[in-house]
Order: sequence, then structure tokens, then C-alpha cells
Amino acid sequence: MNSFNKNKLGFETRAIHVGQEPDPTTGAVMTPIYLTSTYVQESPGQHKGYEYSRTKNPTRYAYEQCLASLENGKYGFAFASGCSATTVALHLLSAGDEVIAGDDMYGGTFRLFDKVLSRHGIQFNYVDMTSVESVQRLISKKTKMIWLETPTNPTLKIFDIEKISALAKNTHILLAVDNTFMSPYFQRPLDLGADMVVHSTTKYINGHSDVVGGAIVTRSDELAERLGFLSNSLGPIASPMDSYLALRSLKTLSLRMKAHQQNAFSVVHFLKDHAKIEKVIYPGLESHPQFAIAKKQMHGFGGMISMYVKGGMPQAKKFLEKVRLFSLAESLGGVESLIGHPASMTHASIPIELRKKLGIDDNLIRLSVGIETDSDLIADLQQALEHI
Ligand code: P1T
Repeated sequence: MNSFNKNKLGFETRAIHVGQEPDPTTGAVMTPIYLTSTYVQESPGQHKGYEYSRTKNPTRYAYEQCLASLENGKYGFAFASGCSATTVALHLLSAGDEVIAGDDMYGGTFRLFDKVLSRHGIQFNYVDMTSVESVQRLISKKTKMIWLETPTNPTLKIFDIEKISALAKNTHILLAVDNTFMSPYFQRPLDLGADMVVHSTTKYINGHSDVVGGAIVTRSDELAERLGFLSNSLGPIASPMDSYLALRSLKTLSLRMKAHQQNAFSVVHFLKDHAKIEKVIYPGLESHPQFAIAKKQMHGFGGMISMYVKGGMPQAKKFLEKVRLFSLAESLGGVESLIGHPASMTHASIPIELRKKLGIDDNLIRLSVGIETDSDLIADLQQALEHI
């Protein structure tokens, strides 16, 4: 497999082979977990490409190469969490710089921007990017980065990556897209003009709810140089064990994403006309306000659904207490179905007035549809809805 360009192969083949040569010392077909912090040198500075594991580790490097390939990128960087990936990406900026950020995003990312990075002199301007003109209006000489999630967490708005990237390109602003909800199987932001893709690999990339991790992928040699420097200097890298697990998970990413989506459609069809449900949000529904953009820029619609139950907090709470197969838990993207209450869980760090403006109301419930038997998931939701 050494002698040809693996990056020309299909997605599924790359997921299984890129970065994953048989181990040169033993012939082991599976990438070993290199539990070593350091590497012997023959003479000062003379080594086999590895000096110290914060800088580079063979298991992490295999995983970074594979993930980079799946995003149609050139360089990957793996971190200890999605938040640490975001932290490293934002360290490309300096005090006095401005970021235009999507108005709806994971509560922890908002907290990092609002409560931590803004104290270090970076200014964040939030905007609903479904209006590209609104993004344009916010651009100033100080704008150095546009940051967005699409679909957004938790209201699943879709932002037009290609149109926003055109704005960024015209003005030399970096465009960073958090691709956590789609994974590279369903959306490849670099192909649409983004400079960087960011992931919470805790979610679909690892997919089994047993790792907390993050990643950044880019095609740019210059950005890669700077990100590598920041990763090594700040130091929040992924461990060899977590890298191994995430690499192993990439092998089944395509199968899992297809199954997540198929089950999501079954669940959406059950929920959308249910008497106890006020509204269902899913990018694959033609009634979704940005369905046309979703169809254009995504290769599928994913496994995340948001919905408003009829009533308020008491009804939402009752329903959430009664589910049996869905686990009431933070996070998403695992093979098992999870259900969450954004207002009190994942998005509690967003001020209440802002939550209200975004539609993160007390009756909003977010479902991460797993890959169990779809009829079992529907039966579970059905019995829990009966308690409302
Ligand atoms: O949790 P961590 O791996 O640090 O990733 C942060 C993060 C970044 N970006 C998006 C889009 C995310 O959804 C997350 C984490 N989100 C949850 C824990 C959640 O339940 O929404």
C-alpha cells in the first residue's frame, strides 16, 4: 500500500488504510498504542522522526493523518477535547482581533469565547449567519476569523459555508467550521472553502461515548505550521489510548453515519405529526427553513433531531424522566441514543435572554439518535410521550 497515493481512494478505504501501515518492527496490522513519552536519539537531534510525545506520537500521528484525509485536508491535529481544539484554533489570533461567530453554538464554546478568550482581548460578535449580509455588515479591519457550527447546536440552523467562505476569502479572514454534527462523512467544509475544520471527536468521530477528544484539520501549509507550533506550545494533545480508540472508530464512521441517519428519518417521521409535539427540527425535512442549503452542502442529514414538546418545563421534564432506551445525558454522536434538555444541560452557560432569543426554550429537547433498532427507539419515545 506504500507505493500509491491513498488519498485518491474512496472514503471507506481511506478510513481503514490512511496513516495505518503495518508496524515496521513487528508487522502488526493494527496501529499499536505507543505508550511512550519519549524516544531514544542516536546522537543529539538524530532520531526516527519522534522526540517527545507532546510534539508527535506514532498512534496520534496515524489518527491525525487518517482524519485529515477524510476531511479532504492535508494536516490533522488531535487534542484532548473539542474545547481544547477550539482553544488552540483561537490562539491563532492576538489581543485586539475580532471574531464573527454564529449566534447558535455549543454552550461550552460560547462560554470559552465569552468568559475566557474575551478576557484576553479577543472580541466576539455573534450573528445569525442564515443572513450572509448580516455577516458581511460585521466585517471590520479587525476581523480575523469567522467561526461557525453548521448544523448549529442545538437548533440545527444551517449556514451556507460556500457563501460565507467567499466573504472570508475576499477579506483575508480565516473561516473555521465546527463540523462535529455532520462528521466528514456527511459534510466536508474544506471543499466548500473553509480554512479549518474543527471537531469535538467525542461525538461521531469516536462514536462510542468512551473518549473525550477534539481535532483540527487544514489544507494550508502555513496554518498547519502555526497550528503545530500552538499544539506543541499549549500542549493539550490527545493521548495515545484515545487516539487509538478514535482511529479504530474511524474505520466504521461511514457505516455508523448511514445508520444514524436512517434511524433519524424513522424517528422524525414518527414525531413530526405526533399530538404531543409542537415542532420537529431536522435538516432533512423539506420544511426546514434552510433545507435547500442543507441539500446543497451536505451529503446527508445526520442523526441529530431537535423538537419542542407541547407545554413547558414540567412536560419536558416528565417526558425526559420516562424514556428508557434513550439515556438522558449530555453529549451526542454515540452508537447509543441520547436525549438532552439544552436549556438546563448543554446550553445552561448561555444567558437566559440569549437562550430565549435563539429558541433554546424549556420545552426544547435534543435527540442524538443511535443505531439501535428503529422501532424500539420509536416505541420508547411513544411510551414516554404518553406521560405528558
Ligand atoms: O466536549 P468537547 O469534546 O470538549 O467538545 C466541545 C464541543 C464542540 N463543538 C460542538 C459542536 C459540540 O457539540 C461540543 C460538545 N458538545 C456537547 C457536549 C453537547 O452535548 O452538545
